[in-house]
Amino acid sequence: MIPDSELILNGDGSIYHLNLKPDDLADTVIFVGDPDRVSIVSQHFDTLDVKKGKREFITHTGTLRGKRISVISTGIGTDNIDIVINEIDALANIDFTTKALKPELKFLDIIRIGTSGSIQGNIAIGTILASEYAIGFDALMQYYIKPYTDIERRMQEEISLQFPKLSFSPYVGKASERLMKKIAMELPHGITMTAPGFYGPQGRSVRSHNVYPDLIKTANHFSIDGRQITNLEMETAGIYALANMFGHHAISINAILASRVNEQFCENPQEIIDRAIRWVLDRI
Ligand code: R1P
Repeated sequence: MIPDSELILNGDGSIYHLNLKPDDLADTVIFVGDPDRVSIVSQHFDTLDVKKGKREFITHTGTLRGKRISVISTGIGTDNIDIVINEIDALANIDFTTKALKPELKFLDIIRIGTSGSIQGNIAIGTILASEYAIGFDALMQYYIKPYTDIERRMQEEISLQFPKLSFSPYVGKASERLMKKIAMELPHGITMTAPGFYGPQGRSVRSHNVYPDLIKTANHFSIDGRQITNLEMETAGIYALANMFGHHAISINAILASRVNEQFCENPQEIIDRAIRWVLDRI
C-alpha cells in the first residue's frame, strides 16, 4: 500500500494537484502549456464530459469521433511535467481504493501541442514540427533511475562537451515511434532543446549577463548522426524522459512562433497554434 504522504488524495478522492479521479482521465491525453489552450482544443470535441482543474492544471475530457480524449494544461516547465506525468500515471495504474499498483499496467498516449522557437534558418515561423528527440537542460532526471539507449547517451555526452560550464549532464528522451508514424509522418522532425527558463536558459538577454551568450549559436551548430537541434521550448524532454521511464507513449508537436536565428516573432500566433491543434486532432 502506498502511504498517504506519497500518493496524496484530496477529500473527494481526487489526486492532489490535477484534482482528477481515475475515471476522469482518458487513455489518450493531450498536453498544452497554456490553460487557455485547453478549451481551444476541447471546442473541437463532439462531447465534453469532464471539466476540472486546480492551479494551472485544467483538464477537459470528452470524445472526438468516438474516441475518448483528455486535454490537460501543464503550465510552464519540466517541474510541472514531473507532477502531471506522475499523477496521470497514478490515475491510470494505481487502485485509489487500495492504494496498490493495479495488476495490469496501462500505457497512455501523450501528445503535447506546444509553442516553440526555431533555431535553424530553414525552419520558418509557422512550421509545425515534431520532436523526434528532446534534450533536457535541467536537473529533473538526476532524480530518477532509468536506462538510456546508446544514441541518447551519445547525445548526452556530446551536448555536455558543447556546454562545459553546466555542473550536471543534460538528459535525452525520445518520441514514441508509433505516434511519430501516426501523427508526424509528413512533418519536419528534429531535436528539441528543453530549457529550464525562458530568458538566460534560452540565451535571451534583456538586461542580464549570461553564462551562455552564444547559446543559440552553439545549439544551432550541434549535430549528431545527421540530426540537428531544431527548436527550443520548456517541456518536451521532461515529457519524453518520464514517459519513456513509465512506458507511456509520447510525442511533442511544436507550433513554431519565433525564429531565434532571424530574430523574429510571428504576427499571428493563434493561427499557427490552431493549425497545430487541427493537425493533431485530424490524426489522433
Ligand atoms: C513559454 O512562453 C512557454 O511556451 C512554450 C514553452 O515551452 C513554455 O511553456 O510552450 P507552451 O505554449 O505549450 O506553454
